[in-house]
Amino acid sequence: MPIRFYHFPQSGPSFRVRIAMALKGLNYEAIRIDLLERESHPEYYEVISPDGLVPMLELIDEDGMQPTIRIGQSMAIIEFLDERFNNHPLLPDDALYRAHVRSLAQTIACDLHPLNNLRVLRYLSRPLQLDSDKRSDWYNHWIIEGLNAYERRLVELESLREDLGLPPSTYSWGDTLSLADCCLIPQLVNAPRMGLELSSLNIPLTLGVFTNAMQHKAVKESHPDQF
Ligand SMILES: N[C@@H](CCC(=O)N[C@@H](CS)C(=O)NCC(=O)O)C(=O)O
Repeated sequence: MPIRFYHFPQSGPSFRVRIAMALKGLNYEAIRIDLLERESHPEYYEVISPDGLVPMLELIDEDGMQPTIRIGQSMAIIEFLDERFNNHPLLPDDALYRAHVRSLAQTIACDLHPLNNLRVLRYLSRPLQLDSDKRSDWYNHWIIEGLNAYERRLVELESLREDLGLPPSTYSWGDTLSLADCCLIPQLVNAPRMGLELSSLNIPLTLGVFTNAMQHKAVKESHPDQF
C-alpha cells in the first residue's frame, strides 16, 4: 500500500518517523505542512489531523476498495511500521531490553519534547507574555533536564550490558539504531535552536551515540535539510 506522510521537516516527531521509514527502506510521498502557515493547509487541519499536529501517516488503497487508513502520533506510527515491516527491527527481541529501549524513547518523547513543542512556546509568548530570553530559558532548561536524564539511563544501561557480558553500545542500545535513537537524534539536532551548545553539556555517552548516528545513511537522508 502506498504511504503518504504529512510532516514538517524541522518537527522532531516528523523526523523520528522519517528515520524509522528510512531504516526500513520504505518509499513514501512526503507532504509538507508548514506549521507557521496553518491557514495554507485547511484540509489538513479540518479533515486529516483531528489533533492539529504533525506527523500523520496515510496508507492509500489505490483501488479505492478500502478507506484510507490514517495514523497519528509518531510513536504509534513507528511501532505500527515496526510490526508491519520486520526488516531492521526497531525494538529488541528480549522483553526486558525492549522495555529499556522504550524507556529511553519515552524520556524524550513523553518527558522532554511536549514541554518544548511549538504550541507550548506560542502560549508562553502569548498570552503569558514571556519575552524571548525567558522562552529560551524555558526551552533550554527542559532540554538540559531531559538530556541529563537520558545520559544517566545510558550510564546505567551500559553498566548492565557489561554485567551481562554484552559489548558496549554503538547507539543507544546495541549496535543497531532503535526506537530510542529515532527519538534522541531529532531532539539533539533541534537542541541548539535557542542558543544551547551541546558541547557545554556533560553527556558523553549521549553525544557519542549522536556522532555515530549522524554518520548513518538513514539519518542523513531523513535530516530536515533534505526536505
Ligand atoms: N506526541 C506527538 C507530538 C506531535 C507534535 O508535537 N507536533 C508538533 C510539531 S513538533 C505540532 O504539530 N505542533 C503544531 C503546532 O504547534 O501548531 C507525536 O509524537 O506525534
